[in-house]
Amino acid sequence: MKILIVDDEPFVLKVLHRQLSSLTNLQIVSCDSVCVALAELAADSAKISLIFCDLQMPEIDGIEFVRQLGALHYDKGLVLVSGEDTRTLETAERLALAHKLQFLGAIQKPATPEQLQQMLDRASSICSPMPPRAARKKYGAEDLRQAIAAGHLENFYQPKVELATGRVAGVETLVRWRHPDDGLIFPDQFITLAEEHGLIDDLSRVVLTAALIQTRQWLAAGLDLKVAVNVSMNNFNDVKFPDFIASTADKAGVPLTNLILEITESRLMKDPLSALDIITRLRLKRIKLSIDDFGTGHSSLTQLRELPFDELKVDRSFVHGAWRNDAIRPILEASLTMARQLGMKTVAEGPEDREDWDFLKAAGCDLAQGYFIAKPMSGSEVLGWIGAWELRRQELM
Ligand code: G
Ligand code: G
Ligand code: MN
Repeated sequence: MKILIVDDEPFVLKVLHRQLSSLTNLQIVSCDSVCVALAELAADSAKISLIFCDLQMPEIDGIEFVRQLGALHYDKGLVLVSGEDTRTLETAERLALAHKLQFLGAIQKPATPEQLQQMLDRASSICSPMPPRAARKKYGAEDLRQAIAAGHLENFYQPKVELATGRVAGVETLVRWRHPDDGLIFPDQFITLAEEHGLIDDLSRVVLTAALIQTRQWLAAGLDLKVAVNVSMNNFNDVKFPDFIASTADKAGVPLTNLILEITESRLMKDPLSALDIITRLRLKRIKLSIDDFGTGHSSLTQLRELPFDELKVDRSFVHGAWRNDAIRPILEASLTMARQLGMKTVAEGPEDREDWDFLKAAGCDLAQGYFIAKPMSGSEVLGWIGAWELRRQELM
């Protein structure tokens, strides 16, 4: 197996070559241009297990090389080594990921032996090529209509936890389609379909009803959980929606103050006036409203100005890694400050590790919801999870 190093500066090539030789027995091939590297790949791409590449090069630069690697379906490791600033490196990283490359990391020049060792370790842990992405079947409106009628939709729940105390405050309901042949299907494969084919009202009614019945069961077990349900702006074309919610909650025996509706602006909002009318009535019924995915194109400052939200959920692209990323941390902090000034509760979506948790806590965010705490789970698993969380919670506080 070989490692390719690509850089137009002979001195850098020589130093990298020497550093890597002292760390690995793999053959190291120096390429002073992208053309040379592409020729190596053309000769025998299966032999190349790792590429270290510079970004700034004359003629063909590192970005162009990344694009070509994507087109070649190169499936081994890639490391960018560059003198550019971190924001440029991060942009290049996003590009590499968008091309489905196994991006192992970016290193600022000059590389240290520790950094190179870390990249070699990462490369050996991905010895197998990426699993092929599961074929994504396209479903039709009729399939979905039948699934809703047949009761094939199933709610999952992801916990929302108070950062200051570790207390479980509630859950977000996330719908899945349990397909008899294809297994579990995620909402990104059917929510837009439902919106486009007039099925979103039926879908939301099923999800809400099941979530409220589940909440009643938790209340009966002594757990006072707030339950959040996602709604699309298209739900607000249905004037009967607020009364439906009120009567369903009443039947289930759940106070409306336990319910939160998470709203994301939809691309297809048909009637803004009817939405405003319905949202105001939900508000009069003391149902809480949350602005979801805040910071993305669909959840904007305009919405924040026009609608009476109780809670702001910062999109996870501004949460994970914010503590070490100078480009996203200010956006997260400003969003939290703004929400606080508007009297809203704040939720950070997507903390994935202890660093994220500690940072959010120090930043004064109210709630966290992410893989660090728990992945979405079925309703029957929640009680058991809370038991296990109580133990973990002691360590975190
Ligand atoms: O975990 P997950 O892949 O389930 O969530 C993907 C997206 O699907 C989330 O952004 C969420 O807002 C959306 N979603 C999940 N359940 C529902 C639902 O019942 N109604 C609507 N409109 N969107 C949902
Ligand atoms: O409605 P909303 O877009 O907020 O839905 C949350 C989505 O984010 C769901 O698809 C859920 O599975 C996903 N999610 C929740 N926590 C995490 C996390 O920590 N990391 C990642 N990558 N995704 C998360
Ligand atoms: Mn949501």
